[in-house]
Amino acid sequence: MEKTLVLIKPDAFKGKHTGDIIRIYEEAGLTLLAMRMMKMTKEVAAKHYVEHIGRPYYEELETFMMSGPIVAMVLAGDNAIAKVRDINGKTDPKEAAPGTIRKLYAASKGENAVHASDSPESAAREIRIFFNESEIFD
Ligand code: FUP
Repeated sequence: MEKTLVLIKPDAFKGKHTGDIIRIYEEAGLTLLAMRMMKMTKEVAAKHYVEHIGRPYYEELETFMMSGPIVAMVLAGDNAIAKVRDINGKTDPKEAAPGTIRKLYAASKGENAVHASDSPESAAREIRIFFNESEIFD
């Protein structure tokens, strides 16, 4: 069983898509191991998006991620990392396939509804940012 970190971003939360997004993951056979609604801080954003610090869009990304509640979750399943990224769709909703979460719920490349880890290394790193070992079921 592989684990991945998912964030429901402020745009999707504000649009009241949280329940639908969780249902899509569960219907795809993924299992929730941990979940929390929270407020993103500058510190957590900098850890989570460390590879993006200094990019031209970073400040906008940080402001957006702090603009409202987010929901962080650990999902598990066979091939969970690739599976969740397929379900989410491409970063830019204009390029995302029909039926993907970003096609359904995202407005732009910057405000794109969900985040998911892109490799086993990032999954392990990102899960540690948002959850203690004791908060994750197995
Ligand atoms: P993804 O792996 O699909 O979440 O996308 P990236 O890691 O490439 O980007 C992370 C976040 O940075 C995106 F969700 C939104 C933001 N971003 C922009 O706003 N503009 C860009 O050109 C690239 C990324």
